[in-house]
Amino acid sequence: MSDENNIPKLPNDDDRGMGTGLAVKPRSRTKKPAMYKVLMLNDDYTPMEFVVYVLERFFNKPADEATQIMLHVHQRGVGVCGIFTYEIAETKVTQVMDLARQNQHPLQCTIEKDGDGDGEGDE
Ligand code: TYC
Repeated sequence: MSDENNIPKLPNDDDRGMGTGLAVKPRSRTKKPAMYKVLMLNDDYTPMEFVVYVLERFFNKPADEATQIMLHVHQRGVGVCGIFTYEIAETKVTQVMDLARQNQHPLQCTIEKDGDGDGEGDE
């Protein structure tokens, strides 16, 4: 007899739970917050030194990095000042635009959604 123990064998009885082709990503219980890029836009009038000052003061950039970011924006039209949660990004934009307005510079900053950090590609 081939079925010695009298228990009928189901197809694939030997690999239950395997080889189904399903890839299941374990859920993370703690979700990382959505993150937002603060972008700075170029214009023809804001002095370069003012932009460098803003990057140092509000984005805590060292002088050399602030200068690099400013030149990048000057040459390419837009650049990233930093990446923050929404509330902090909003606050930075308000601070920059307020100071620019007080000094009668047309400098503009905007917010753009970054990934939310869960790797599920909603950028
Ligand atoms: N383009 C400006 C100038 O030539 C400098 C500048 C750089 C302005 C970056 C804005 O976000 C900016 N004076």
